[in-house]
Amino acid sequence: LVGPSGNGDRYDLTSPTAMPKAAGFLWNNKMMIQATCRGYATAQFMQPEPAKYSHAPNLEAKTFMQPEQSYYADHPGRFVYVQDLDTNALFSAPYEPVRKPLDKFLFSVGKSDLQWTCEFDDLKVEMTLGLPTNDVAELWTIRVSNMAPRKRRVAITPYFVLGCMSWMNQSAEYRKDLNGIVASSITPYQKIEDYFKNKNLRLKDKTYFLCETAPDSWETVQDIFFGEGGIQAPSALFDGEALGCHDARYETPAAAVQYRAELDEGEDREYRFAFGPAHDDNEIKSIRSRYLSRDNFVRAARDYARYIELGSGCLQIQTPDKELDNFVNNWLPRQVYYHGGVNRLTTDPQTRNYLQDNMGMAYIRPDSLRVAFLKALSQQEATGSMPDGILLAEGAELKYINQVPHTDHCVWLPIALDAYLAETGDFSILDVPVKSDGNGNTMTVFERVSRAMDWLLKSRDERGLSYIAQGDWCDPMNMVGYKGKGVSGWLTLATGYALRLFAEVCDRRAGNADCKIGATKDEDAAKIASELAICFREGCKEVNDAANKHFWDGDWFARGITDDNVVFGTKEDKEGRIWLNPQTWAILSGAASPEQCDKMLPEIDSQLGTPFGVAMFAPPFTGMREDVGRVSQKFPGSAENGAVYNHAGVFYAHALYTMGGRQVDRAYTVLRQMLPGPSDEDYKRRGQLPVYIPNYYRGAYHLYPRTAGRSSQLFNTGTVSWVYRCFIEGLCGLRGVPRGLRIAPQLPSKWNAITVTREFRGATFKVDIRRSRDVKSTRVRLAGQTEFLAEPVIADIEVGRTYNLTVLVPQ
Ligand code: CEZ
Repeated sequence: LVGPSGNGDRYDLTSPTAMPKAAGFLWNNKMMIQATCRGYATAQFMQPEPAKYSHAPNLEAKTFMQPEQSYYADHPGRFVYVQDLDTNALFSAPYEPVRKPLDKFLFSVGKSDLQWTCEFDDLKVEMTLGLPTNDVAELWTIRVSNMAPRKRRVAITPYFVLGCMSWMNQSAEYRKDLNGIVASSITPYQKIEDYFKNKNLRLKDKTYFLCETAPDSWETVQDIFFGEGGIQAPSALFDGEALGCHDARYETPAAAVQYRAELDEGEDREYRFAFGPAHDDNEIKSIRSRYLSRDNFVRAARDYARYIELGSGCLQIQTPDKELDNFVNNWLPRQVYYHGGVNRLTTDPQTRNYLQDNMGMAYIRPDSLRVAFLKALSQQEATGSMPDGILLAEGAELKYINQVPHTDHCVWLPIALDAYLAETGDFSILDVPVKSDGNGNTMTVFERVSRAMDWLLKSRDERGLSYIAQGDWCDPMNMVGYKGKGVSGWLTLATGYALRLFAEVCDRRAGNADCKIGATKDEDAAKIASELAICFREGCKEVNDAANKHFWDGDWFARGITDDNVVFGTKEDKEGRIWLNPQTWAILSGAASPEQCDKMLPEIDSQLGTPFGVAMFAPPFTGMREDVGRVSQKFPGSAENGAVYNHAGVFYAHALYTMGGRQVDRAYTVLRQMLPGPSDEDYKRRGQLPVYIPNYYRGAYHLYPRTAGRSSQLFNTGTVSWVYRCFIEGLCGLRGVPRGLRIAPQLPSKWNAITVTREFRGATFKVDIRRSRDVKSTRVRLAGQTEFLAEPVIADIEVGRTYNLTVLVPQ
């Protein structure tokens, strides 16, 4: 059903019905498209806010990308109807909208293109979608071949959905001068100021569908095209010798063009199209001249492949698990790069998302993490707190969830900083002056992060527990503390972890660490850093103690205490009894003793474990809890209401790797379960190809077993930067330290050997890792040498050098 092709850098699906929502996605810095195996597409572009050029047939509600969206017959899609004119037999590629069972079907997702091959009645249709690197345009190649041993007459009718563009003004025409269909609209507004705002933004209110080869006929009125036959058998395909060639005058527009061809045995026809939004005719003309020819398509595909290659990351692994290798080597860095490169195509990413998505860039293009980190700090508030979202475009505003006060944003600063420093060893970032719009003051990075830590310490109640306001990491946990008293168990512990990490940075700056790298030469600064190290470490101890006093429930940590002083996430609760995040972060903060871990971990296994990953909490809520909030209103087992929420899962895996030793198998299982497959059964249940990790799989494993494991199909998720980090630093154990690269692999117990290529600080490390009876701890040997290194650390790394290492790990 599903299998890799190429080097695992393509994934192929052979049925359009077994996993109907299976999709691939392409993006550049201006647009994104997710296209399903059956031909439906969800595309958006930035102007600067996300906008569409291919719409639903009715008015659409605007929202950010949501999980588990349904497709319906008239959903935006890119289709080709193909008809044998002698028999009138009709089918469509990729599968929608005719839904004729095909003789052969292949949906092939590549890193920089999507391809479909469909065969019916000895006609073959091949469709390829690519994107240019710097424009908003879909570049389509459609080839139709006659595989029958006879000459035949065919009608080939590409139909691209335009849908309802605007309730104020919409129309479409075939434009001979541009050789294509151009639909025009006016973005609806009511406030006069929006008129001027839209005018200034030069909105792309037109949608073009350009043809390289002039069609024989065309139709731009959706109702006329469909007639009484509807989208499944449009009347226009059966009425007469050609499409009707009507212009749409405030009628739902459509882009349908027809070619009639006589094909000899083995003969084919290849057509090229460009589809996308534009401001005016000039823009359309320039898209046409830049792309719409065979040579230009080839060039654009090469450029775009190169752009995607820039995100190929720093790790290649060969393990006993080939599917895992494909994912880690090809798809995981691609998804990390998407997040860090274009910030999910938003102009106001949530601060926690911005920092974590860019954290992943540490392993792809560390400079861009540096830039993002400074950008985030430049929006720090005068109090030391961080805003709910980071504004990326001029005139951008905090929208949707970013208008709801969440209290966790400061936590992610030392976390992203830790990843950056480990990867680059660039401690100079701490001295970079950053002017903040919030207070107009200039302070160094070190001072700003220190102030963020102070803010976390201050934002606690008399018990020493962190206020939650209307949410923490868990967005929809909005009613625990909206009256101003409720506290978060997770945030209390996450504060502990943040302080713990930053105390280490302070120590290093003070010169109190194992080596002097990173120490400041300024004596006063060293003294301050030394004091802060003590203060933050004490703070960490304080929050950990408070968490233990108020949240420890005997076998696990509770999730929080409501405004009315009710502790929740405890044995007393029938729903929302045990939550994953507090356990994970108690490990990270150091609050959980080994004895407590011994109690927590089996409870996580038994209460949260499912074959599809670890649930974020269980049991899910089946009704509103007014002292917890709208998380309890989400459908049980979906999203934050007890799904296998992969972001929470990967925090857990990360924590398990920090525990080391005994926990490696638990950690590996959690990571492996994030990938669909490789059995057909698992693919069908998840419904997703192994080309990205979704934000969740359905939970409610006991309550709703039929839907458990189903993918959300949403590839926007904070999960992936952490997964990459877990593979690099945890499983392969190749984490940077100030002096160089430390080597401490943590292979799952059933593996005997792996090989790894790791790019690090300008050098290449080829590492052969094997189990050996002869060693009691990890030993590292450089190629050509007989002695092991005294310590498993490669120091003084030479840029450009390739290090061949043999690493022996104990049985
Ligand atoms: O959003 C994500 C957020 O982008 O949910 C995570 C949170 O940490 C991320 O920052 C957990 O809550 O109901 C909601 O508002 C949801 O919380 C969604 O916005 C959710 C989306 O599913 C996007 O991934």
